[in-house]
Amino acid sequence: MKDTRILITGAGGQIGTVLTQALRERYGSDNVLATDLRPLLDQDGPSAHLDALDGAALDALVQQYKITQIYHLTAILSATGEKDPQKAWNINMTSLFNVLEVARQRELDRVYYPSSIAVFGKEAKRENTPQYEVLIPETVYGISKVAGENWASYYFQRYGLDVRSVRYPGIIGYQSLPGGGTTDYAVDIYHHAVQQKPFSCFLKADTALPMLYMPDAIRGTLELMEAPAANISVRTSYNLSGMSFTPAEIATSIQKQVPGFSIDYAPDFRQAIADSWPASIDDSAARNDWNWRPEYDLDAMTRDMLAHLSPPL
Ligand code: AKB
Repeated sequence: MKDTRILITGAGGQIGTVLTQALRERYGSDNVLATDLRPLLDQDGPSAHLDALDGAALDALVQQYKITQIYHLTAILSATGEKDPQKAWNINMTSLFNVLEVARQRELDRVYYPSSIAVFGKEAKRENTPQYEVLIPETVYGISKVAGENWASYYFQRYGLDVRSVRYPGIIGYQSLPGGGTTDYAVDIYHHAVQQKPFSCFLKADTALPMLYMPDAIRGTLELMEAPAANISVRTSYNLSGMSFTPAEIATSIQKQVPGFSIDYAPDFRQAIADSWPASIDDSAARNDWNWRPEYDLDAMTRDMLAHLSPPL
């Protein structure tokens, strides 16, 4: 059997930073090549500069490192995407095509492509949004993810390329900072709390969104990628959820640990994006097909976030 040798794009991003580490622990540091446009510091395995828009450079790395799987994390997220929609579309789609084409031509074993709750729009059922639901997103990020999910499915049906995907909700972790998303407030709020600073939230107090704690997100990603191919019935992207909360609820959870913590609300353009997304997600397809089970609820996540972010006594 071939060794698993992995290339990650966007390895310096919020999820990439943690996923790279987890993959190295699983498959051995030398077998995981971290790539990014940004400089990658403090690596304990191979890394390379890569502009994911450069298909020839991607192909050269795949051959040089004898890569068997790609985790394609490069993307412009929802809030940043709205500032320059055509640029976001170009980056999100061109990089995906490069990955799919290199994977097809070099006959790679597997590709991971994250999608997002941003694929849903106002027409979708807002509570417990089903796996198969109308997809009319209102952001260019969401449009690119709907298109990407369908291309993933196309490459599977047409070429037999084993592309797997989940629709991430907001991801919260202490190891890295998110950039350019609508759910980013739920990370930022913990940094303010441990620094004893008040927090001004760019969403309204009662805006519920689906969220997932980083350890669950990483474990879910690895479980999906390691599941037998016969179990994967969804070839677009799986709904995935851990919890659902509003800014007021996360503030209350923090106040149980940090009694003086205060929050106010100053909604900006991201409110309209959040209002177009689900409040909660039905992830029963992932539960049935590959036994997905989240472990963290809001208070468990808050305890763990504050423990990791607090300065030592
Ligand atoms: C964003 O807010 O854009 C992302 C996402 C939900 O995909 N975190």
